[in-house]
Amino acid sequence: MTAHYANIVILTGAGISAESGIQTFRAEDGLWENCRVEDVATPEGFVADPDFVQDFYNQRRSKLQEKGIKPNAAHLALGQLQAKFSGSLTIITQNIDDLHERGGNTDVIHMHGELLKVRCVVSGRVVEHKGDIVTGDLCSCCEHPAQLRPHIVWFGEIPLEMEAIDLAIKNADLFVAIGTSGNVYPAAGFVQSARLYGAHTIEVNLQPSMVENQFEEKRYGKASVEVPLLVEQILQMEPESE
Ligand code: BJW
Repeated sequence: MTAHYANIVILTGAGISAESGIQTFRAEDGLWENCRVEDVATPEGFVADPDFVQDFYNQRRSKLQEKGIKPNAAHLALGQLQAKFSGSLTIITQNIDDLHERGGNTDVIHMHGELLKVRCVVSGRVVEHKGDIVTGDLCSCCEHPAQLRPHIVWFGEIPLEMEAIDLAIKNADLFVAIGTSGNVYPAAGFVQSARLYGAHTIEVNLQPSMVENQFEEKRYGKASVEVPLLVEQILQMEPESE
């Protein structure tokens, strides 16, 4: 990394929130260890057993709001980057937690949805919601009250804000992926697009991801250590620091 950047895109995954106490998906002690992904993260799973799926997200919603769950040094560093960077910064997260916002970032793109929001299965209207939802909790947004579901993008559903994501990646001169295993598309394909459009690409992870060969630069270690270092280097390249 040697240049001054004007348009930075940062993609984050579960690894950035791991040190805040939020479980990742594919680790040995990850969320998918104790339940089948088909049962809790597909529309078919929700139709087959809505109570089970609501309970899975109710537990995670409640955990996210526990006192001990706080943004870690990686989230805080990205908050500082947004505050100090003179160019354009787009944070795209696959995470459904709100730790980027609590770390100081605004306008975060939550491509896989948000845990503290629910939506009407009929109208698609999204509202903030911090408590549990159960079968029978209806949205009153129109004449046909309908069931509320977690505002989450499950497998087979289209991720959110794809147009904004495509545009940001086209314009990026630096693309950084932090704490994502590269198993899930379209997010895992963003690095390839960013490179095609000419961005420098950096992977930050505990270990090489499934798409590590697509990255020009790799930094392996804890997000709480590597992200503050990276942010410091980016800010040192700013014209006023030169
Ligand atoms: C640390 C760390 C520390 C730990 N410091 N690092 C065949 C081929 C290609 C694609 C497909 C296919 N068949 C089906 C598809 C598409 C499908 C897909 O990708 N399937 C694959 C499994 C093959 N994708 C979809 O269905 C998506 N929709 C779609 O494609 O629509 C079509 C379309 C797209 C675009 C335009 C138009 C149409 C939807 C995907 C929805 C994903 N949903 C989930 C669950 C919901 C959210 C929730 O319940 O929380 O989202 S799945 C789950 O995986 C979750 C995550 O956001 C996502 C990614 O996981 P992530 O973040 O990478 O976590 P982990 O656990 O895998 O990795 C953590 C990493 O952190 C590890 O690498 C650790 O090393 C690291 N780490 N501690 C740094 N301290």
